Amino acid sequence: MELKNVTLEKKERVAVVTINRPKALNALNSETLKDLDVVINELENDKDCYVVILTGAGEKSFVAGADISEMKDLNEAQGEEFGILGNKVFRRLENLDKPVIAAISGFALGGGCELAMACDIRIASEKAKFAQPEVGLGITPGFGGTQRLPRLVGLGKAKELIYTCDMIKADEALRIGLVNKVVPLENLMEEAFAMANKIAENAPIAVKLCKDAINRGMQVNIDEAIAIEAQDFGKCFSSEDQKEGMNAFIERRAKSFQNK
Ligand code: DAK
Repeated sequence: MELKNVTLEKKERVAVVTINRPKALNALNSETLKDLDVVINELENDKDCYVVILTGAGEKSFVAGADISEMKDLNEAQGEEFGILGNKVFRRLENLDKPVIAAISGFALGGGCELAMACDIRIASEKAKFAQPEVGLGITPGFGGTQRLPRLVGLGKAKELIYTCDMIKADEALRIGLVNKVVPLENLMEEAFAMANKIAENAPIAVKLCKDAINRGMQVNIDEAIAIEAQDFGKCFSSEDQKEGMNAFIERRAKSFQNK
C-alpha cells in the first residue's frame, strides 16, 4: 500500500518512521493512522531492524494531536471507529517486538503526547512542548492519555495536566519524568541515533524479552510479574545469541549477535 503521510527509512539496524503532514503540524487523521498501521506491519516482519525512531517532519511539531478538522463533525459511531483505529495502532506500537524511541522536536499535544507515551523512550528537543488539551475541546484524551500519563508521571501531576490543559516545556517534562532526555534541537536525531545504536549493539531477542517483561509485568501484581520475568529469562536460553554473548565473554572476544 502506498503511504501518504508517513515515511519509513532504514539505516543499518535502525528504522526511522516520520509522521509527515507538516501543513497540519503532523496532526493524526485516519489516513495517517492507517499509514502507521501499515508501517508497523513492515517493522514487525523486519528481522534486520532492531530499534525504531519515531519522529515528526519539520522542527515545529512532533504531532499536534488528533486531526481536529477531521474529528469535529464525527458522529458517535464514527468517533468510536476513529478511537478504535487510533488505540489499535498505539497498542501495536507499544507492543512492537523492538524498542521505539520518540524523537520530539516541537509540539507533542493531545494525541501527539499520547503517541510519544506509547513509545518506550522519549528524547525531546529544548523546544518541545507537551499538553493534553482535550478537555478544552470538550473531549477526554482518547488515545490512552488518561492511562499512560499517570503511569509515567504519577496520579496528581497527570490529573493536573489533563484537567488544566497546561502546556509544559521540555525542562518541566524532564523534571516530571515525561521524557528521558532533553537535547538541543540541532542534535535531536543524532542523540536519538546514538541511543538507538547503543541498544542495537545488544542481543535483540533479550531486548525484546525485556520490553515484554516490563510492559506485561507493570500491569499485574509483583508475584505474577516475577513469573513473567522468569519465563522471559528462560526463553533467552533457547537463543543462539545467549550462547554467543556468554561465550564471547568467557573467550574474551567481541560478540556478534545474529538475532537468533
Ligand atoms: N488538527 C488539525 N489541524 C491542526 C492541528 C490539529 N490538531 N494542529 C494544528 N493544525 C493546523 C492548523 O489548523 C493550521 O492549519 P492552516 O490554518 O494553516 O490550514 C496549521 O496546522 C498550523 O497551525 P497554527 O496556524 O495553529 O500554528 P500556530 O503556531 O499558531 O499554533 C499550535 C500551533 C500547535 C499551538 C496550534 O496549532 C494548536 O493549538 N493546535 C491544536 C492542538 C491541539 O489542541 N491538539 C489536541 C487535539 S485533540 C479520541 C481519540 C483521540 C483523541 C481524542 C479522542 N477518541 C477515542 C475518539 C485525541 C484528541 C486530540 O489530540
